Amino acid sequence: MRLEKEQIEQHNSKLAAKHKRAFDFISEDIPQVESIINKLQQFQIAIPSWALGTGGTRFGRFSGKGEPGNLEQKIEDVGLLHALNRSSGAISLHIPWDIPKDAEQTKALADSFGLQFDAVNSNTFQDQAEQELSYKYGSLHHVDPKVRKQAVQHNIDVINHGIALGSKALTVWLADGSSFPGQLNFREAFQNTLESLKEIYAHLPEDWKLFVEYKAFEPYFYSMTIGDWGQSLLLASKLGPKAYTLVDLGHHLPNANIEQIVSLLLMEGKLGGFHFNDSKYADDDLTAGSIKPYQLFLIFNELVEGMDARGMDHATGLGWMIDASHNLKDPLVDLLQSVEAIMIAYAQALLVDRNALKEAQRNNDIVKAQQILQDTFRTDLRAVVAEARLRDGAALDPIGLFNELAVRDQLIKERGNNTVATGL
Ligand code: LRH
Ligand code: MN
Ligand code: MN
Repeated sequence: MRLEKEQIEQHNSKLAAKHKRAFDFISEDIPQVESIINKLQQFQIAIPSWALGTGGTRFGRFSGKGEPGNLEQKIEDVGLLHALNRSSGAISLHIPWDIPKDAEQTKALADSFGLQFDAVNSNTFQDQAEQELSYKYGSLHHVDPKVRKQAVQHNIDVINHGIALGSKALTVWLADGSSFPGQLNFREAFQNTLESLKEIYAHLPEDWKLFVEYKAFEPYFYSMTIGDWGQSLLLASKLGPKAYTLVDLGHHLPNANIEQIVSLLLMEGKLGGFHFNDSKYADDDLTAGSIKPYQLFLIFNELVEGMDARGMDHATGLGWMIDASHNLKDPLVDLLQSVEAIMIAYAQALLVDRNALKEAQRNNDIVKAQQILQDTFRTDLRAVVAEARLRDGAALDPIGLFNELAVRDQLIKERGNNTVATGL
């Protein structure tokens, strides 16, 4: 299914007057509104290929309908999202969940929707049908060099798939860890991981990045070999200039100060990118901004401050990706909500009065500093984000149009009721 330009225009014309009122009202107080809109238009967030179906939990899966049954249909789904919001112009593939059969054709299909391929992800946390050795006790950190070799080779294969598609980064997330004290020699596990990553790093093309993702716990509950940003940064620093830390918002211990982590990684030039999602407890993979929107804003506040300090381009300087899973909501609607929340947080961060904040910090004026951030966070910029969409030919109300056009019903007609998408 593809959306027609006229369908979007018709939808927008119905909402035009209401939108104009809201936009005029808010933009009167924002002298830099044009520059904010411009930045929003450039900002694209990659959609994970593994989050287009209804994942479920280990306690059950309540199957969605009309889900994509192959990579082509997943690309089509992301194409729909991008047509609706013009901010989802990339897809991040998880391999082997999503292996392109013919890279040229896959690229051409993505291109026809205006989509690019963001980081490719390797998977050494599950055993694959044709593989010889098991990852039950880990992959890149494994005590057996043969298992490490197999896992390294898988990552090299993933890089090669990525090259064929025009990706520019590999994300490595390892489930490697231990569940009981004594199970692992931490030092050896770390060193094995480093040596394995070095081999993978050696296969990266010149203009590629390696993102090292960390996670505090799960699937193992005593230690994770890359359990926090310290371990990730240590690895990335030892590997070299193409290696960076990837921050998945759900991968921290409760109440971790993620915005501070982000600020310091950026300062060191070692922040590679994001997996956006939200959580109340741990790696809940909920809609971005649905539980802790203030935290999302504070993270973007550090991002804008830090990227500007380093003269980085906001849109291309880091990898912006969603990593979510959907159990209750329609995955496409949930992803639209995530993108909107990210755009709002970014827009608000662009609105922060940096000079006033600096001044307040210099004067130890805590009340003022807090007020500057809170006032900005409480400013409703939804109409500004909608204006950026409007100018890009996207829908003023993406979820509204998704419902008006009964997109899911259409997809069910095309794909059927009994569909299972690969992924989370
Ligand atoms: C691990 C993770 C990682 C995986 C994805 C499926 O929790 O965040 O990014 O690749 O989920
Ligand atoms: Mn992740
Ligand atoms: Mn995760």
